[in-house]
Amino acid sequence: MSAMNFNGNRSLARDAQKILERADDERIPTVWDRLAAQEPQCGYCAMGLSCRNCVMGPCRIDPFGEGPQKGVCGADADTIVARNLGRSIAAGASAHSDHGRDILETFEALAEGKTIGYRITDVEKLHALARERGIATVSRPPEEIARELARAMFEEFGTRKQSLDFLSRVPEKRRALWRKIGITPRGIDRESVEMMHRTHMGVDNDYANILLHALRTSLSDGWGGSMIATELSDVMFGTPRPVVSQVNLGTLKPDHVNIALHGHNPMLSDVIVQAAQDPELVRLAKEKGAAGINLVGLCCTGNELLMRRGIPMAGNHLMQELAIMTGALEAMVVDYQCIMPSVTDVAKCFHTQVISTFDKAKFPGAIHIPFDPERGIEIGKQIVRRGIEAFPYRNPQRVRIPVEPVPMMAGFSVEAILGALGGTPKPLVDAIAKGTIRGAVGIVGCNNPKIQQDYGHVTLTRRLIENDVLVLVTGCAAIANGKAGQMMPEAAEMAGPGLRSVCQALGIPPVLHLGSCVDNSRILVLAAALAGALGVDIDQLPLAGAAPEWYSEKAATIGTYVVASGIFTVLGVQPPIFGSKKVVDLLAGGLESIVGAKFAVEPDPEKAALLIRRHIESKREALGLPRLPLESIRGAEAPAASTHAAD
Ligand code: BF8
Ligand code: SF4
Repeated sequence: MSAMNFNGNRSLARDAQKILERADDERIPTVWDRLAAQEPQCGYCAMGLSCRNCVMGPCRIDPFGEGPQKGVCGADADTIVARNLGRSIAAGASAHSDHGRDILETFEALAEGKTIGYRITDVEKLHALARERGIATVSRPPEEIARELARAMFEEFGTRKQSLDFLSRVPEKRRALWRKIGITPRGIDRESVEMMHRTHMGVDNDYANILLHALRTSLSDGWGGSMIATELSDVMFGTPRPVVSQVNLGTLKPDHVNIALHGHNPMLSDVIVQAAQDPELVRLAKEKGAAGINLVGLCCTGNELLMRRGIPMAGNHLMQELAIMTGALEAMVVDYQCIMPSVTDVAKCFHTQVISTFDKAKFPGAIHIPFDPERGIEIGKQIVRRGIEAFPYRNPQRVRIPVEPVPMMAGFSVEAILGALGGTPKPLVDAIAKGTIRGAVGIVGCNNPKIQQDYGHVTLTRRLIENDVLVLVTGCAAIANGKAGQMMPEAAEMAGPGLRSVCQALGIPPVLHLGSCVDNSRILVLAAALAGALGVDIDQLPLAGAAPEWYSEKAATIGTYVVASGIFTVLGVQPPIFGSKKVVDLLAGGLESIVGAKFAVEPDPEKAALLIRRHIESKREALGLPRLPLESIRGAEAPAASTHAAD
């Protein structure tokens, strides 16, 4: 396997290692086995050189120059690679933005008084969002404001406009740059639809023109669909504030009915949390012999519940099959995105019920209980009841909960971060200016079985905090760091002296949990706030992004909007673009002179940390801030052994 640092272990985390022993003993296939069965994976596809955009094809370009260099239509490697990447970015943007639209529809239904189990929790944020759009707030009931806000936000998706409303948050210099190069996002759906149009046979054949539109498409997600999802989730379910909970498979309780909430959208899972407190259901669980009902999260639905409700987190992307294999899970409730179709296969080996909840995401082998915001709480109760009724079918001999849970702090919304700083970004700006904190890095994205699970996230994070770089995490990267014990205030001990002193003064961890993957929009907002405080553009700041273990099209989109917003980004898994030198040169080189930032690909997190630290110091120098000599940032760091804190 071409994997990074496996050392015989598919995961860095103890809980996964233990359950994988069971999988091997009982011959229950997992994602790792299926990856092995797929190898060698198709080299044309891995390089982005295959095209099936029409039925004159499928076509492929020979990377060695011996076979065909053109598809049947005449498209060359550059066009094909750029088109494929563009379509992936449109798919990722569509996933996040459709999630945003679903939240918006529920928000509108709430404003119209049609829902049960939802309320406007953060009225202050509702007012702030309304004011941003010039919607009057004085002496108006929240529902009336919400209706008008919902209408304004629906306009963002498809109607004819020149730019998205949230662009008012972008520094003027960056907005001017986007205007100049023609990538101002106009409508959330529009940019993705236009990408599908451009990549149809015989439309846009200029690789650079396609890639510029890919930037625009990604911006329609970051500053559009994802930002709507984040902000409205805050209004409805509460803006996150720091909270301590627990993480890993040890959050499952041997004597409780365990229900895992998996996917991305908090709309249903939030009412399930309410339903699980229903005295009648708690009584039913006890009648069935359980001590109570225990909810745990997985993936980004888990992040949403962790940061707002303190619900413990069972694990990240590669833990979904393994959670079922504890034998202690009565139900896995799924909404959408990142849910492996294999979960229903694994569930067949145990008593676990997989319950799908969105009509747009059905799973053969699952029970389908469709979500309806107008009956939210009632459906939540129905689902919890299903889980309780499965409890008597659990085989106690088969239960294996392999570890104790680890504490983890979550809930650092931008509001919470600014709150901790006393209401303004100035203390953070000052700490960066002085060099106490060298800079900040967003580490985001998935697990991918091509990399030892969590190794990329945990190692890169550790190296950065050791060197006084503040780390902001979301998605599965956050969960990896939680499992490794890097997300409690005590973890400040692991940080360099400058970052440690700041964290200890504020009582915060050196690695801040900003939420789920749509909440990468919070990182954009924070970056814009820092740029505003310094009066510069985002690309001038000592910031970077990284997706060490990314797998999904959504992650490709996130990386792209982060770069288009002016932040250097390092990918740990090679994207399928290496079939075109021109595409690689543009994304990892030329883009810097266009948007002030570019991509790098570096699978080794030790080396990625060096790349990022050098980048941060060079940005510091350009701003006239004290910097470390670049020569001092060599590959001299200790080997990875010290980072393996997961067990
Ligand atoms: O949206 S980090 S594996 S769960 S895609 Fe998926 Fe990746 Fe996890 Fe969250 Ni994001
Ligand atoms: Fe082949 Fe061109 Fe059709 Fe792609 S669009 S499948 S390269 S003919």
